[in-house]
Amino acid sequence: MTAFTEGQSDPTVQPVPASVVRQVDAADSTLQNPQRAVIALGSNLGNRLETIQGAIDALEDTPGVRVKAVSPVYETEPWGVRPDSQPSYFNAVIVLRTTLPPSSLLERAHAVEEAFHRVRDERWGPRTIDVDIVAYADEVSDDPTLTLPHPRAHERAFVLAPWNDVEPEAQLPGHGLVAQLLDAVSRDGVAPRADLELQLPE
Ligand code: A4P
Ligand code: MG
Repeated sequence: MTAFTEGQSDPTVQPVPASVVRQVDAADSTLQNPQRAVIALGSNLGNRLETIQGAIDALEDTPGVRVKAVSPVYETEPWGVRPDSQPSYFNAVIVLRTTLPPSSLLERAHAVEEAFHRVRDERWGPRTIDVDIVAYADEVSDDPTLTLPHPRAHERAFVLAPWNDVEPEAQLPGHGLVAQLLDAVSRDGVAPRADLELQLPE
């Protein structure tokens, strides 16, 4: 095989712009090296525990996704709306290893929400399930379709507390140690439900 050094080009190969290579990667949906991702799950309609467990199992059933840790369950007052205007949430966090690129993981998160009949008719409206990507490796992006890390994770005890339970040394990219972020926010209305348990899929 002929070796081509930098500066030379193989006349039989058409150059491919870098942007096309990235698009093909995303569509093709696998990376060589698994990456770590942190997902926050929230539910305040229907059987909240069963739905969160169903979402965890559906994520595990995704080719290229392995659920490595499942947090305890917290019962939390709705954030961002009048507390008495919606039922309380159950919230939990899971840690994944995945060969899916971020865009494919988001697609899968949306598919899981749809499978559990998530209806989107108002922002911060009640929902059977919300699947948010809290962090993906060390990626930082302000793309509104997928903002990384999740733009409100650092100020939410209902994300930081369960995450800290399963990964006490974790860092939120761009914000620092999860444990320190948790110390800086109010835990009012965020109560552990030690009587309930989510299962790590086998
Ligand atoms: N999007 C951008 N970045 C991300 C990301 N990192 N992960 C986009 C997931 N999605 C991301 O989300 C709106 C759009 O955000 C999507 O199209 C996606 O491409 P959505 O799930 O359709 O709507 P939403 O969840 O109502 O809006 P938003 O602003 O994402 O809400 P949050 O911040 O997720 O908050 N209170 C308690 N106690 N517990 C909760 O879990 N959750 C919310 C929702 C409000 N109050 C809560 C809780
Ligand atoms: Mg969401």
